[in-house]
Amino acid sequence: MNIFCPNRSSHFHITVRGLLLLFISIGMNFRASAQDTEDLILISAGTFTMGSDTRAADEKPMHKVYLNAYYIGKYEVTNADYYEFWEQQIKTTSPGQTPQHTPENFTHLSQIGDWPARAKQFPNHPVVGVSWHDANAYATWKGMRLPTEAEWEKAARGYTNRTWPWGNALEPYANTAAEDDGYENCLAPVGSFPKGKSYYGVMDMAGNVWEWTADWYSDVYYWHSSQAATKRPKQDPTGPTVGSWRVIRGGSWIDVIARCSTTFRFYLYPSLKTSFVGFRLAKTAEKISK
Ligand SMILES: [Ca+2]
Ligand SMILES: [Ca+2]
Repeated sequence: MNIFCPNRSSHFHITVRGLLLLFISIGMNFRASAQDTEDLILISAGTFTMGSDTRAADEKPMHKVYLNAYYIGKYEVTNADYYEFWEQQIKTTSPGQTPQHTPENFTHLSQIGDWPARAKQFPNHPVVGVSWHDANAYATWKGMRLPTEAEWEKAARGYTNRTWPWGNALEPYANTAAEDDGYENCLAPVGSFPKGKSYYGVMDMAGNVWEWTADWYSDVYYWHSSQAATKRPKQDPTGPTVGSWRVIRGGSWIDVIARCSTTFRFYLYPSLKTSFVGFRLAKTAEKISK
């Protein structure tokens, strides 16, 4: 059973006992734990503004984009999450062989360390050392997918065009390269910056780790998208059809905060595994049948 996307018809069959449990859960702040990494947040259908007229060239121009409803991971995928997937890979691996989708080791970075030891030591840290292919395989295994660049940006900036997920004022609400954020030169457990959540309640969209998106990178993608939008907003765009790099978004623990804005775009070869790139999940919301 998919716990993230319950059958909508079941909403009409909530029993009194279920409601009681719900109230108790809310009272206990049951779902607010940073370990609650499998939550998805529903982003309602509608138009948002993509891009910026005042920042980098590849973010220009601002233009309207329409997205159908979708879910996005409230948190970056953690070591503990990914470990479950990796354990499954072991089962199909010959003795002496490295399982498919094994994260990269960072022996020289003691605050991250080697896989799989770091999954036990830092279960709530975002998984790093995973390629785009690893991230995509994990998402498929979970019955989900990576967010498109448009989905990522809408979830980060909301409908009021925030520069940072929390608003337009520069605040230390993200794990960046700054020394005053409480996590100097290291990853933070996911959800460590509740004040940094986006309008929709999505955590760590600025900093901690960059996040792989589904899209290929093109520096003229926003321009092309805006040209099409003069007639009507593009709907559920999926980016360029070909490319060399995959888009990563949100900045990381090694970046200055300017690179962690909601519109900043960056890219990486999809096979690269680094200590500063992870990912989060997405899923198309089911339409309610009438
Ligand atoms: Ca930091
Ligand atoms: Ca992030």
